[in-house]
Amino acid sequence: MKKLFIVCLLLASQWAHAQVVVVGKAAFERVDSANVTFADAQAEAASRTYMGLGGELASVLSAAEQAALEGLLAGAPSSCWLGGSDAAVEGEWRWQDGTQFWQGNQTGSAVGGMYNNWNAGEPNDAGGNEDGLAITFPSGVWNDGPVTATLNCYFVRYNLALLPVPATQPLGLWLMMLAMAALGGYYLSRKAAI
Ligand SMILES: [Ca+2]
Ligand SMILES: [Ca+2]
Repeated sequence: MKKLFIVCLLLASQWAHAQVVVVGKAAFERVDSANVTFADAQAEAASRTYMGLGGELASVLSAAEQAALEGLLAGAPSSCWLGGSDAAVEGEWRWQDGTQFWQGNQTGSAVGGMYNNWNAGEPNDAGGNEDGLAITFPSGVWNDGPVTATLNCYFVRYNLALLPVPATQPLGLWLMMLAMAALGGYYLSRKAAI
């Protein structure tokens, strides 16, 4: 019954988040929220949950994840915040978990083969004041903008690897396991009766 409950919870959770896409062990959600600064988006993303998992302002770690975000970007109210920042040390672009993915400005380079999708000429730290990462609507390329800029959406990342049950487990497999458990119970009860 507990497993069935978890399956129902997963399904209900997916219905409740219409704008969620799963890529491997990550789930991405676009959240539309009026006039949010980078810090606002960071706080809102950290307060969201999906399947019981806490969220964080999204990192983008592969071309597949970028493609998923571009799909979710369709119809967005503006460019949206992502979870990258070089506010701590200029030119050290880091995701929310502290992982550095880029070093330098537009002439810089990826760190440790990390994925990036900067627009041509970015990150340019215009005015010496651009420390927040945004995905540009509608193209999907990345830009550094002032963290005080107000956008109307942001992306959240949830780490599905932390789920107690694999999110990709097909429903059919669970039903088969339940059926086998029921058959086993029936067999044992018959055996006990004999
Ligand atoms: Ca900067
Ligand atoms: Ca810029």
